[in-house]
Amino acid sequence: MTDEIKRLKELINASNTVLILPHKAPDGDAVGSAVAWFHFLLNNNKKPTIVFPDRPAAYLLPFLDEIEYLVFETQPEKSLELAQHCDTLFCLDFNDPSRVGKEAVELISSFKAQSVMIDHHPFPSDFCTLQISKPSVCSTAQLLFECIEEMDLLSSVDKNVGQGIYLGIMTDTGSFRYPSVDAKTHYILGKLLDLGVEHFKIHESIFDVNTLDKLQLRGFAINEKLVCIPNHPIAYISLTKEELDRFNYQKGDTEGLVNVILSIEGYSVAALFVESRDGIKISFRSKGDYFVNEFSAKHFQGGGHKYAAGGFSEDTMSVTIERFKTFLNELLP
Ligand SMILES: [Mn+2]
Repeated sequence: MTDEIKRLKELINASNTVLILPHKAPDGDAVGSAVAWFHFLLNNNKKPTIVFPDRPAAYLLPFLDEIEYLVFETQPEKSLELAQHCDTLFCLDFNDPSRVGKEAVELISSFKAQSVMIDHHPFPSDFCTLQISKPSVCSTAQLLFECIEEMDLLSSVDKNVGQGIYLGIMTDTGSFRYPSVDAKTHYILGKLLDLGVEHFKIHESIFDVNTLDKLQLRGFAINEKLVCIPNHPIAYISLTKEELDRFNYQKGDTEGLVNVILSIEGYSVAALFVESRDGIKISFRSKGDYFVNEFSAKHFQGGGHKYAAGGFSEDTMSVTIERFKTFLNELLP
């Protein structure tokens, strides 16, 4: 057992009430990790509560059926009050306080007891008592399983824990296909099926829940808005607020669209620009020798993994896209 894991185990043993905090706009790994950790702690006779900075998208809500959780955005006082009385704060699937948003960051900055970060994004900030950072691991969910295994606590991993871990691994690896997947990933997945995790149900609940509006928005985006950069394996789609409104846009409706761009034969970088109330939200994906995290950090206040990064721009759509085009040479290997 490494010192880190020993400290984690001691911290868990010494805790009673626990607050679990994933990042804002939680994806499948954030929700899956939070759910898995919730059940794992519950099975160890702790009192966990998840606080989401904002409401998870509708397709993730079925995973929260039997979970105690708060949404900071709508219950800030209750969330802060709860944090006052917790022994331990677990920050999952993010590595910088800013990732929970301007408001919910108070949960971290005002937290008086022990805090633990467990995460797989590169370049962590130093903001917790104990930091377990493994950028080589495909998902926070897999990292949680590895921590539990190393703590010798696999006996408290049941089907509920397993479902969260499966969800996190599946969604952060494009259904087990990214280079970040390793033999350990498949070994863990096998263990999860042994626990009774119904993998097909998890796939169905993530992939077979498209609304007609979402599919038609996607059709419009690919048909009318896809731009392929001449002489470079780079393509992008931009969607304005007005275009989104035309298809009754709901949070999560552009999920996966950036991967569709990347699936064009011979293309290695994909970008998706989506206009929101505060500015332009950007998703970058890449493969092979093309990396997007540093590019996004440098030009679009973003970051993430080398093959998957987010970004943001306060400029208009056209200015943002011009900036992307101006600097895209930096994306070339
Ligand atoms: Mn993740």
